[in-house]
Amino acid sequence: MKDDKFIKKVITYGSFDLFHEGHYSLLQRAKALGDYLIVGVTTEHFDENRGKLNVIDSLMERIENVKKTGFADEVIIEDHVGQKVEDIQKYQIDTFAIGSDWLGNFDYLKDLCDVVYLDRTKGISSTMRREQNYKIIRLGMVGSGRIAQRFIPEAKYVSGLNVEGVYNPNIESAENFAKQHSLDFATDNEEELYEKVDAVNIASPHKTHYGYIKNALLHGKHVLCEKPMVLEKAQAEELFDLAKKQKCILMEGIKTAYIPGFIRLLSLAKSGVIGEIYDVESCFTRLTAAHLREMIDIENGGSFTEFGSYTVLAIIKLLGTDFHDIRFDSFTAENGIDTYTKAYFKYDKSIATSKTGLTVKSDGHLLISGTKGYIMVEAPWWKTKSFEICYEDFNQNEKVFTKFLGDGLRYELSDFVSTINGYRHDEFKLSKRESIALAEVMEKFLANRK
Ligand code: C2G
Repeated sequence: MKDDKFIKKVITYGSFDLFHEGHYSLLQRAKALGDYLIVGVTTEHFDENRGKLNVIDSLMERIENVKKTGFADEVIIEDHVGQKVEDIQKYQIDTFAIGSDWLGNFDYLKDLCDVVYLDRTKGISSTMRREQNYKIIRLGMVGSGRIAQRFIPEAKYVSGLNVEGVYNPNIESAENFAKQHSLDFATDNEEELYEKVDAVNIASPHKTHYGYIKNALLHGKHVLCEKPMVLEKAQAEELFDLAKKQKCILMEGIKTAYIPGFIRLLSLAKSGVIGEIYDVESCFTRLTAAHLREMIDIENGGSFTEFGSYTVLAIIKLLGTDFHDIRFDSFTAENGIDTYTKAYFKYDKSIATSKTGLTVKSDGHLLISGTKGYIMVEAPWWKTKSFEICYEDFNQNEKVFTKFLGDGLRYELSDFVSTINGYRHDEFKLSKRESIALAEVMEKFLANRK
């Protein structure tokens, strides 16, 4: 046995949830970097804190699974931010190792020890998972544009999910995307995509959603589709019926619906703290350059199809789907797309307005007015980091702060995985009925715009 000062000590950390060959291979290679390997397993508290969602196995199970590999000479728990810095000094570590999905994230440790990023294991089959009843969901990206780019960093914070590859009819775009994110495959062939995944995340232009959703469902794949899912009520109804027939999950990806802060806001608003709600005003504007998709795509572009899913989501979640009529007023560009739209919703006992804009800037708030007071959610209300409950006597006002981590896509991904695995049916976050109503509103708007 080498004496102490020649022993090379390596440390690595992880949740090691739903233990699979990716974890096994990581530990094996980390151990090979030295003589003594310490593995830090994250606690539920730390995972909650860093926004790692959907962790299934208990801490004890996860520690057990690490021990069973035989690669760890010591197992510790990781339960707070900054612990890596403490541990490296306390245990006199020579090398910190972690998977390449964290490339760059731990360079700050280079002052203390060597930092090694080990290639992430691609294509985790669920062979090592047969004894468990939760599959690692193999996810395929449909589309490789701006939104798709934002999903990948968020996906690593969702346990039980692995992004396997990407599909784009433009194979070059797919290949660049797969290389950039070291995915297992890139393809321009939908059949190949469906052979390699259990579920797809559709992040392609709005008009293509219907076709991709239908094809994925017909191949028995679960679908998380970017908003607006479809632009016609009948299409939404048809697709949800097909999903049910195929025993597949179909979810509309409006991230706000799945964000803990927004869910807390809705619960408070509906609990009666501001009395009966009579008026909801929601606004989302983003000044957009004239050459971007939103401004030039005559079929898919315009402020309402781009941002209306958020503003109308808030209205529907608070006042329901039984609106009587909707009136739209828009300013349009030469090419006919709406650059600023105001929509008025009339309900039995309430009214609502939605404002969306690409060339006009307004205050991006969500304002919920009731008989006892109101709730003001400042921009970016669609990320719901905080809100204020206000009363006649402003001394009673209460500011509420809520947790929002990353750029919010992890929450819908986590719900997607847990719903597929059947242990969490949070349909209340965004129901079929609500998605169908959203499609109906889009249809009315587009009919009105013509
Ligand atoms: N890993 C891998 N290949 C996979 C999946 C995971 O190499 N297909 C690696 C990860 O890069 C990480 C380790 O296995 O180095 C554990 O992964 P997770 O359990 O997902 O842990 P993680 O959330 O990455 O936390 O402080 C915790 C660290 O930040 C790592």
